[in-house]
Amino acid sequence: MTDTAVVLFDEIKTAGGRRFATATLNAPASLNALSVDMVRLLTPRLREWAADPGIVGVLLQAAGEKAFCAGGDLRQLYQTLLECGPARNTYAEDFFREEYELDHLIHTFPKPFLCWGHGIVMGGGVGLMSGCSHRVVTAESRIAMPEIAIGLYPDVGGSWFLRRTPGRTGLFLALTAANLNAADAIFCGLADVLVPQARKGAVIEAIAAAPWAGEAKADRATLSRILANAGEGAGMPASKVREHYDTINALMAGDDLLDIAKRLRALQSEDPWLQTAAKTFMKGAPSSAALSFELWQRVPRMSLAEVFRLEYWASLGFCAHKDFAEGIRAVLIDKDRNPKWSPASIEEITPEFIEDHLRPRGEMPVELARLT
Ligand code: QUE
Repeated sequence: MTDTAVVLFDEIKTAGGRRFATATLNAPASLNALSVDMVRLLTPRLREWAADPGIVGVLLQAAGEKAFCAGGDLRQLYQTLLECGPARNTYAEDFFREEYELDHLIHTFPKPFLCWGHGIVMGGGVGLMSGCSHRVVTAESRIAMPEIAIGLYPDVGGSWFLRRTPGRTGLFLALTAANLNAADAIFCGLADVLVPQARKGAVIEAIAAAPWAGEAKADRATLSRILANAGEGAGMPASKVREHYDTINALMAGDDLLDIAKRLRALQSEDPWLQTAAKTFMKGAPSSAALSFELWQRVPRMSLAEVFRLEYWASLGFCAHKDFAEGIRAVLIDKDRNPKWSPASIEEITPEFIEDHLRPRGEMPVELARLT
């Protein structure tokens, strides 16, 4: 194993002779953006670890101090969007299928699964973190589902986990790309515990010293105790989501996206965090807002596996329409931050346009069809 590999694998030898596995995202120059290569290393290794009785749990972490994972690797995808246009895009099919398979595997992993979510955690990074059984955030964690800025919608299970946040905060996060700190993430149920980054070494030492039973329920409790100890006395920052909880719910109320849009456009607030949220919504892709809202309304009657299958069609739908490529261009390629959305306003969106984003485009891949 060389240190140029995009995921590094290792093991922590524990006192009782069992092992705690570690996987390290290793592309710090791209903020550990999740690539197909990373997914193809992670998924088979996680399956081996799930089946290996000597492995008691997994730590997923990332190289560098800046980011756990800033999202999906969109530069690779962008070239294929230009080449394919509305035609079939096999790169995108593979990318989304394999990413959602990995996310689902983490959600259903049979052993304690610790995510060290230090620094930037956005989009695909939240997809990796959200399904972990133990989610650590640090004082430097900055978490968001920012897809409305690039003409996508919060995928990677976002339709599912944003639906499970308090009140209508998840809809607010999808429509505004609002930035969350550790306290916000814990309030929203997207993280479990704040541990100072400086105590990471102590956590790993505690994992090495702990009496792992090789039994998931007991071992989950052991890991929870380790993290609670490590987090003890750490100062919790103020939570903007908590402070503005009633305002957020009032803004997001009702069953009509046009009403929500009117309230966000009319928002008067002294708080720069709320101002930025409203402004990001207004500059964001109308197609993204419409699909986020449609999924918000559909997901309560769906399982996680069903959500990943619907997101698969939705993401391929975005690949076949114009806004996704235009958003990547404006934010990551040309960086003019001036995307031309089509349609240009929420008022112009039709039910047929929404339906065309959600319809099947070919056969559901067996890997997603068999998820339960
Ligand atoms: C909104 C997004 C993303 C973003 C920026 C946004 C996103 C994403 C990336 C990203 C970051 C670093 C990389 C990379 C992509 O940026 O989803 O390839 O190296 O993945 O404003 O949704």
